[in-house]
Amino acid sequence: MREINIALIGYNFMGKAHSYALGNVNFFFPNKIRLNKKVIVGRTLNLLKQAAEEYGWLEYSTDWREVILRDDIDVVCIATPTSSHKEIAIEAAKAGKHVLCEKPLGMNAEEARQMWIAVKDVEIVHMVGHNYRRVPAIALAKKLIDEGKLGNIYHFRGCYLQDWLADPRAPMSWRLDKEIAGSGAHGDLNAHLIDLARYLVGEMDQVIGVEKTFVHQRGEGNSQANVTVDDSTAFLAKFANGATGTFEASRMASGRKNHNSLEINGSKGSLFFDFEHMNELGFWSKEDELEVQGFRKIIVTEDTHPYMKAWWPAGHLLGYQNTFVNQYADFIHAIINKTKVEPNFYDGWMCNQVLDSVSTSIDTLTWEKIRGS
Ligand code: 4PW
Repeated sequence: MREINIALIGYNFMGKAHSYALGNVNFFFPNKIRLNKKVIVGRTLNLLKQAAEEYGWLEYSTDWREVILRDDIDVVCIATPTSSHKEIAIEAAKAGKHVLCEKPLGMNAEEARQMWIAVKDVEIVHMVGHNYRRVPAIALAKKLIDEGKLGNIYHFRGCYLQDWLADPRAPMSWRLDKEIAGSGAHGDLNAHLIDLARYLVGEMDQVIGVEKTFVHQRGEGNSQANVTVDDSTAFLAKFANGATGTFEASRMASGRKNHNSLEINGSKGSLFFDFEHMNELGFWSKEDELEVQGFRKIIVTEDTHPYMKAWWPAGHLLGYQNTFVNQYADFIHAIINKTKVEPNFYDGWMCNQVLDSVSTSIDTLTWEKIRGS
């Protein structure tokens, strides 16, 4: 049986999600390949050892460079803070390893461009971890749009809201440090919305934004530090196909936990999705008889729905962790069949371009054109 050996860099929240998915993907998507969770890599030895044990990794190491160069490693998964993505991904590509990198791909568009250049002519599969594309309801939305069920698209309305920073006493974290995260809610949450908007509606042409940092210092005593990123960023967009878009990301939206939601309105229909009800897709169709017109709630668990044949009988719901399983199913499928997968590093670069253009528009107070490839 062919074996694929994986190295995972990072063991925190995302490291746990990736470990879960790597351990379960072959159970639901069998492919006659043995996936080995070979080495997990991190910096803090005691926490790393614990993660290796709890998440079922065969080995652990504190040296990612050495691990990437090992002949027995085929795939490198990057689940570290954003500032280290570029270096690790480029080294992995040079060593000929397949790479799956968390989002946002780069700290900025220039970094992401360099990452795309590093992979584009190498025979590896590269992917960015925008796991929300792998929610079956989102994949169904894409199918309905592609089939023309919405007609011409007029509006994209994306809202990604969390509240873990709403309390001014919430502790400092790397996610609040521009040198490590690149930006705040913008790169963390708007990056997902931008990826979904590109996937479902198309490229954006121009953007203009507004951002706000409400709490400028976090932590107490010696651990007090300045917050150097946005707590919230909103922007307007004009899409190349004529649609308009509104985007809002905040980590200070009291009561909202992981409200990653979108609505798309077209000439023939509309779609609505909220991750907190991730097994459902709202669909309104002009083609329904007037008497019974209204938003219908599709429970996206039929085996005819994207990804669902691999899971449970209808009505048996999926959760957050399963989006990572679906993501790895697509990634591994591309490796085995030597095909491409999206979103790849090109898409990651385009996403970083939009993020950067919004930030520039906030400085210039004018609409910014998105630079093309
Ligand atoms: O990618 C996002 C993260 O950075 C996630 O989807 C949710 O928000 C969970 O953590 C943050």
